[in-house]
Amino acid sequence: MSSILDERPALRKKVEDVAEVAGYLWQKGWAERNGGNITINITSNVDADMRQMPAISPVMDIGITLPELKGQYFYCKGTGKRMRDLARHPMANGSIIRILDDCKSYVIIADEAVQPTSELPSHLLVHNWFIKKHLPYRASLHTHPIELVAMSHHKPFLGKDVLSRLLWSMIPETKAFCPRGLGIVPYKLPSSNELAQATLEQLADYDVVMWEKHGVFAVDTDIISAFDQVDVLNKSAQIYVSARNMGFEPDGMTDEQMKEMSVAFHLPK
Ligand code: 2HA
Ligand code: ZN
Repeated sequence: MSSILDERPALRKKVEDVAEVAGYLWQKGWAERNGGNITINITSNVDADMRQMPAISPVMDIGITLPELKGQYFYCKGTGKRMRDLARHPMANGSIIRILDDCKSYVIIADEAVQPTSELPSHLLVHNWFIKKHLPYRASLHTHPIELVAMSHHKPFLGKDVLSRLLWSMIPETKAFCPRGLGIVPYKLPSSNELAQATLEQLADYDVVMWEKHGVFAVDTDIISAFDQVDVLNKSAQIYVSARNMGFEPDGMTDEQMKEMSVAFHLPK
């Protein structure tokens, strides 16, 4: 079967990066059943032929108006689809959509009429904000990293920047590779507008946001980088858990060591 990715190596690479990350999410145990979502803005890879491609779905409402997304294109994981399947067959478990000129509806253009993720409105709200704020970010990822979610079940960890500081202090590189730390959103119903709005507010200060007792939402320029930020944070969480399992509270790096890192790597906080 022909694919929109045929003869479009740059677009193919972007979708293959999503498939690569989907495989990691499954292997790490962060993507049970259909858990997690990925959307990437692929508009920079859209050519004239793609703009002419007919819709293969009815016009569908987003539910909100997103003025910055007029004529933008996204690859989205399909609703109910599994990351482990997307890893092998990205175009059968996700699809490419075009946002219509009314900025509140979309159509699917390729390869198959796979309905996008149930979290599409919240993901698109975030993509709309990237463009409005002239941010270079084009990827968003939601996943269920085991140790980080476990830590979110402990109230004392949920104060502002408590977890950021703890996780940064487990390995020096964590702060270098996740310099804005981990934002916190108190528990809210999955897929709700309240969750989307609270996430957007946290993204003003953080690239990775914890959804209490649920998972994380991460953003970056591309999907590999978004994954890497979650991966380094969860690695630090694993080190913390390992130390606790060995029966002691880990010391963590000292404030002085943290400061030295921040200066050496020109980190913001
Ligand atoms: O779409 O993880 O929170 C699957 C989810 C929603
Ligand atoms: Zn989830």
